[in-house]
Amino acid sequence: MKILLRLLVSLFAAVALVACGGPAPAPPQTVELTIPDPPGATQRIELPLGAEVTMRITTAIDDHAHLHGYELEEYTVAGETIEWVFTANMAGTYELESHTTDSIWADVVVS
Ligand SMILES: [Cu+2]
Repeated sequence: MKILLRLLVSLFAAVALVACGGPAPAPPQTVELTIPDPPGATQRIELPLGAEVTMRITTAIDDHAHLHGYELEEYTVAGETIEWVFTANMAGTYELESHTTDSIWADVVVS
């Protein structure tokens, strides 16, 4: 009986260790995007789930940027850089698009 109890205790300890261990946090990511006029082909941006992301966008024209899903939205001024800082905590593919030209600048893939 005592042996069984000891076995159970060590089993619980092992489960607790696994639960607390988890994968190492994703390293911070910086994404720099320069959008020409006219915008080029849709880019693919891959981000590790959980990463702290700094996204900088510079547009050639006065524009209106929108990152779907994360719902980041901001007007831009030609040649000036906007910066978004967010945590990539939702897995999936999200369009980064212009609400001025309807161009899809990038597919942002979080996984
Ligand atoms: Cu949109």
